Amino acid sequence: EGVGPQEYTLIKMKVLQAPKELSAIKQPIYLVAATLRPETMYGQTNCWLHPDIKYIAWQTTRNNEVWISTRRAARNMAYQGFTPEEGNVVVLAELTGQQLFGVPLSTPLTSQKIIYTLPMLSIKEDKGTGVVTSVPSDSPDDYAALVDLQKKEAFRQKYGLKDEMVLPYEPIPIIDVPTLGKLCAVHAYETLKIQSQNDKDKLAEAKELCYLKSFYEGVMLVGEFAGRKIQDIKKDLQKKLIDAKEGDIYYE
Ligand code: A2H
Repeated sequence: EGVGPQEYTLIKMKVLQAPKELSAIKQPIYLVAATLRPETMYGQTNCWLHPDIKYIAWQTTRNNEVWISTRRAARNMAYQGFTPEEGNVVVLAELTGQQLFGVPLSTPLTSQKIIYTLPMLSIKEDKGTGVVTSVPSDSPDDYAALVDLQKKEAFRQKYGLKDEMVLPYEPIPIIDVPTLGKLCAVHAYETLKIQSQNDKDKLAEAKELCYLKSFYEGVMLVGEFAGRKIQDIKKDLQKKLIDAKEGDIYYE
């Protein structure tokens, strides 16, 4: 979108129980989500994948871990020191988002011990890793997609999701944004009367509203930076995740 490269924080979401397609892999497996908002990781409630996008499991240089992302992202990462041989991705498995739905994960900072991979239809193949971590308190797209799954039993059934993977999860208040409140995405969704994750124009408007105001005026409510402004702690939070080997940095 802009001129220079975009910097993403990678969030490592550990696969707690691998689907059968990955059963031959003995190393630890992570879904790697690309985010612009590392400070919101306290509010993660699930992981999003696109049902029809193909993902690969590939060998990294990080503690012998296997990561899951789109092939495109893995190729880019092969030029950023993430693979044993520069430019070469060793693919251990290939599977669709659909084949990964309902996989239990553990992910940094959030109060939820286990979260699940669920479908989001607006995920783009050509951005980030194709894996998105869901923060429905602060991302209108995430909130809209979660409400869609919670409201529509047929939608859950279509993808073989159990109710307990979806229904218990609610937005978690993590950032206070003046005039938008402690759940800014919910506020924007309701104010703009958004109906579903397909409400593209309204969601773009909601995203604009939350994103800028949260960055410039938002204050952390939880964690070690509670009481501090987002713009002052964003980098520290990113560093904390990387130092703990729970995150990384990826450019594209
Ligand atoms: B963000 P940009 Cl709380 N397809 O992370 C669709 N969306 C994607 C994606 C893909 N392939 N890869 C990443 N994203 C999402 C958190 C968040 C994000 C919050 C609020 C706003 C927000 C939790 N989801 O993004 O086009 C990811 O969601 C608002 C823009 O590169 C990532 O950050 O600017 C963001 O979009 C990257 O979008």
